[in-house]
Amino acid sequence: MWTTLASIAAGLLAHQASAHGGAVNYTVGETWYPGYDPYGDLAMEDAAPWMPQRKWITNDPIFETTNHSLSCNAPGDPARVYIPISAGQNITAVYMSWVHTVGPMIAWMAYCDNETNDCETFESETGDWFKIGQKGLLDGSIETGEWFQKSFSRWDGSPSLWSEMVPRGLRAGRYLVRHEIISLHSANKPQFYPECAHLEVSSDGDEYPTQEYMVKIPGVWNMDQPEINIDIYSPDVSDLTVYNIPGPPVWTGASA
Ligand SMILES: *[C@@H]1O[C@H](CO)[C@@H](O)[C@H](O)[C@H]1NC(C)=O
Ligand SMILES: *[C@@H]1O[C@H](CO)[C@@H](O)[C@H](O)[C@H]1NC(C)=O
Ligand SMILES: *[C@@H]1O[C@H](CO)[C@@H](O)[C@H](O)[C@H]1NC(C)=O
Ligand SMILES: *[C@@H]1O[C@H](CO)[C@@H](O)[C@H](O)[C@H]1NC(C)=O
Ligand SMILES: [Cu+2]
Repeated sequence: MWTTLASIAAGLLAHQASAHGGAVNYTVGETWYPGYDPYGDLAMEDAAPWMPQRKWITNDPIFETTNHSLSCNAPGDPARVYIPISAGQNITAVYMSWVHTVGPMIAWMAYCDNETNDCETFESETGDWFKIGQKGLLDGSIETGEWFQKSFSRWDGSPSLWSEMVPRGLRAGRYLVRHEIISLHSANKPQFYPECAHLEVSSDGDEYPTQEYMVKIPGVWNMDQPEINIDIYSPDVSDLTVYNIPGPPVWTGASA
C-alpha cells in the first residue's frame, strides 16, 4: 500500500505553485506515508482509509499564539490510521518546496491520554506535549545565518526531509506527533506552521517525560517571549549568533 522512494519526485514537483508549505508526507525507514495535500483532492483524502495525518486545508501560517488550531492546524480532524514506529527510530517529515529560511523547527509528541488511548477521539489541545527534537540556527547570525529551516529545504521541489528520533526509552502507545516550523522573517509577526500525525509506538521501554517537559498548545507560545515576538532586522538582534529555542527542554529519555 505504501510507496517507496522512486515514485515521489515527480509528484512533489507539481506542488511548487503554492507559497508557504507544510509536511505532506512522513517516512519511517524506507516506507513513505502520504498525508494531506491541501491543494489536492480533499474529498479523496477525507475518505482515504490510509490517512495517517490530521487534516489541514491551507498552506497559510497561523499568526496567533492563542489560536485554537495551533496544536494540529485547521480543521485538524483526526487521522484514520497510525504510522507504526519503534522507540529509537526516526520519524521524518517531508515538505514540499519549503521557502522560508529563518526560525526554529520543533518536533513534539503527546500521548493520546484517554480511556482507550485512542488518538481518533483525542483533542490535541488537551494533550501534554513534549519536545522530541528541535533545530535552530546552525551557523552565522540571526538575520543572515544558516538556519536548519534554510538548509533542509531542497529548493528545487524535491523532497525536503526533517528527521527526529522517537526517544528510545519511551513507553509504548498511541501518540500524536506534531511538526512545527516557526518562521520569523516578518518583524514581530511570527508565523506558525504545524502539522500532526498519529503514531503507534512499539517499545520495550517504560519511560515517560515528567511535567517540566510538558506544555499545552496553545499555551506554550506568547508575544511576551523575545524569541517569538522578534524583529530579526533590528540592530540589537540581527547580528547575534545565538538563538535560544524557547519552550521546555527536549526530552530524549534517560537511556538516550
Ligand atoms: C506525498 O504526499 C502527497 C500529498 O498528499 C501525495 O500526493 C504523494 O503521493 C505522497 N508521496 C508519497 C511517496 O507517499
Ligand atoms: C486560527 O488560524 C486559522 C488557520 O490559519 C484561521 O483560519 C483562523 O481564523 C484563526 N483563528 C483565529 C481566532 O484567529
Ligand atoms: C478521549 O479524550 C478526549 C479529550 O481529549 C475526549 O473528548 C474523548 O471523549 C476521549 N475518548 C475516549 C474514548 O475516552
Ligand atoms: C535521525 O534523526 C537525528 C536527529 O535529527 C539525526 O541526527 C540522525 O542523523 C537521523 N538518523 C537517520 C538514520 O536519519
Ligand atoms: Cu509562507
